[in-house]
Amino acid sequence: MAILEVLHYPDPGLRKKAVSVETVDESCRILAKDMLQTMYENNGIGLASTQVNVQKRLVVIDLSEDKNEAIYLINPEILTSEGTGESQEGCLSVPEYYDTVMRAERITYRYQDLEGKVIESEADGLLSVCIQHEIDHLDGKLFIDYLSPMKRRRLRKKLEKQEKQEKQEKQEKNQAKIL
Ligand code: GNR
Ligand code: NI
Repeated sequence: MAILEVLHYPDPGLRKKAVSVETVDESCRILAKDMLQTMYENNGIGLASTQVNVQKRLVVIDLSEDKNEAIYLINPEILTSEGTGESQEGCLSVPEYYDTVMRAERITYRYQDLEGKVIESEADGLLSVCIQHEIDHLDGKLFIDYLSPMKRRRLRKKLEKQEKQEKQEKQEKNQAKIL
């Protein structure tokens, strides 16, 4: 198993649209397990393949306290949605930022499991929110896209500044090693 690198906004990789998984095979299962481990390592409740720079329609979710109720969603799609409600969200690709967005309250959805079996189910509450958030990732969309342009711009500037600082610190550390 491996911990994968999670892309951070505004990395252009987060805007790519993932393509359907044609056959659920061993390589798909390995990627799913690596994604799960990466999600646990980062204390997330969900992760979409787009976030680890793989453009396949694959999502992992685990809402349990004990990190032992993993759900694997291959080619997930929302069939119906009902109601709207506020949801307080964060994202591993937008570190240390939380905000309120509107989501459908209840959904029915379809996906394939790790054996390729097609499953239809329904969700509300956090699971519903999480599935919507992850499918958005597969389509190149982030929860901050639902915020006002002003809020998003301010956030982008802040994150770009942070990223620049981190890069510089890394460089200085490497320089110190060379000297
Ligand atoms: O860890 C996560 N928490 C979360 C909280 C509210 C709504 C959605 C999420 S998903 C997020 C992990 C993540 O970035 N998945 O793409
Ligand atoms: Ni996210």
